[in-house]
Amino acid sequence: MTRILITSALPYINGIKHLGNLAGSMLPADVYARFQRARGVQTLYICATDEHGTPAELGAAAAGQDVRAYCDEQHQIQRDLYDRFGMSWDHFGRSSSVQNRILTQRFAQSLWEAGFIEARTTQQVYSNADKRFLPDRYVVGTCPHCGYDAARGDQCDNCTRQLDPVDLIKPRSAVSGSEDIEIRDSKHLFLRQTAFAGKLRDWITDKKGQWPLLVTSTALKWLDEGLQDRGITRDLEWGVPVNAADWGPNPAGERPDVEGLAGKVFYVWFDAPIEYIAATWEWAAAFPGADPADETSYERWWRAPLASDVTYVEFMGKDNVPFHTVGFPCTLFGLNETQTADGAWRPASNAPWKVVDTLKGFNWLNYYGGRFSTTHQRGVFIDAALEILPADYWRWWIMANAPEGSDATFTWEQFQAQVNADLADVLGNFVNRILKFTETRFEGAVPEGGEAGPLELKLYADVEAKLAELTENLEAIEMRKACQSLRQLWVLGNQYLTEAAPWTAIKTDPERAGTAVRTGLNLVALFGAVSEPFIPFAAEKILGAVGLPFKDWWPNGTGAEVLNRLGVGRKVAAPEVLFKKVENEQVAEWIARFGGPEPA
Ligand code: B3M
Ligand code: ZN
Repeated sequence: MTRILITSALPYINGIKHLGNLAGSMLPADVYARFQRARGVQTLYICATDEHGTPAELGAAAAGQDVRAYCDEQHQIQRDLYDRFGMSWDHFGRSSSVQNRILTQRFAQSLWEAGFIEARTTQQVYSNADKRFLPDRYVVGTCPHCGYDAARGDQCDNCTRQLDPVDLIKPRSAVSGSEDIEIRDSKHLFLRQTAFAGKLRDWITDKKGQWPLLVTSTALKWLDEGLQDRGITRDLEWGVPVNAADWGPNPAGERPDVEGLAGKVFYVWFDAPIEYIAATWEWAAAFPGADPADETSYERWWRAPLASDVTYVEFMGKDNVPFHTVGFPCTLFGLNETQTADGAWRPASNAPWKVVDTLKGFNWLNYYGGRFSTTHQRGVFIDAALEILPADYWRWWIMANAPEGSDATFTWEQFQAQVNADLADVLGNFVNRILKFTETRFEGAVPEGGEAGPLELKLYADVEAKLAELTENLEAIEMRKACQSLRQLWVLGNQYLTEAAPWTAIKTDPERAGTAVRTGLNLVALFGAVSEPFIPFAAEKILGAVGLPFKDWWPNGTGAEVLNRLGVGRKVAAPEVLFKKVENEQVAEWIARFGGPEPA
């Protein structure tokens, strides 16, 4: 039996995320984790806030807060929202944790000692007024291409061209506005990604056909363009300190220039993926009585041979693919293997770190054809979404329209039409209809009825086939297709009930009506179970209505078996309305509030 380790890209600490952020990472990961748990597979779903780097510093500065205090507060705000959204992770950690500091420093030391990190002198912008180096986006000035006067050192927001701080006309510090800046030498560490070019290509080529095309083609495109060694340190205060004092000599016999590296921190993209491992350690350490020094429990998920039965699945949006197919694997390859003088690779230890087995990447979810934007507050953000509708509406719509093969677009009109049809008319109505009828005509208990007739036998066969399809789509992490199968399963229930028509049969053939009601109630139980990964809050109510505990179960028997689970006489009760319809007035109000189609 395999165990499944799941991670979703770590949301940046600054600011509340929008629906587009959820669509490509946390939400599908959550659906997949719930599905695996329901099948009884030992599952660990790990996520965390990504707290280092310029975004955190800028966010804190804008909020007028100390960075640590800002991160504490923002982590809590995000955590509360994700809880309300139904995220079922086993641990939601923080990349600023002690565990991440320890692992990041230890990894860098090993990479240095194996010869995969080297020090180089680079030119950086230094602000005399602020007495600090300025990261690219802290330098602002006039764009040499379009003349926009607030272009950032990394990119012009007006013409979107990539820039270098030295390109800017009249460059100044974004911190103080001072123009008293100069270029200074600064020592930095580089991860020798170029050493892994061949290895990466073989590895990715091997994944073709297994991983989404989007993922393998993005990775191969990067490799084709030529890998660069990557700077993995920054002149910032906030982050994991480099701490090179403990490092031994590298293969060339060099010791790190401890002085030249003093006061630097690791680049956020170096430590963030390591947080996947560190957050697992945080999870292990959170058990009462667990000794934080006991690494075994997290290493069981991350290190061969302890984790030889673990399948590791990563979820992310397409912009994060390069860092997970090139950057992070280089870190892990460098820890796992050494390259001998003749170019051959050999294992560096007998307990290598796990590298991703399945990488599920997503395209963008757009808002009326344009991008959701945090900077411009365009689209729907999680706090506002939950304020206007329960999480299940969003969860269902986003997964049913998951941007898998291509980008997808959110519009209020399409959202309204789809949730009303699928959730209110098909699922909600079915559950309500059969339970109300059971209450009024069968004293709120599962009737005995008679033998299954042709209608039931056909239903058993149809349900069995559809269930197999749903399970297959979830195994393949095809969320859109899985939603289609699930919707069709709900439709089968409705069709059955319409044909079996217990409300008519009861007048002439009460036993026949009893069979139909018994079967209908079993369909309710089945729908509760298989809908749980997508709409967990409604699923809990549905299962509660037929007296089943909200617990993990995934049907894997024959149609006849899965539709004869409920014992005769079991008490049932109609739940409160499961899904209220979204009304036209609401749509008009939300378009006015969040913005709709761009005026032509
Ligand atoms: N925080 C980028 C993002 O949220 C980044 C992901 C890190 S995953 C290790 O898009
Ligand atoms: Zn420009």
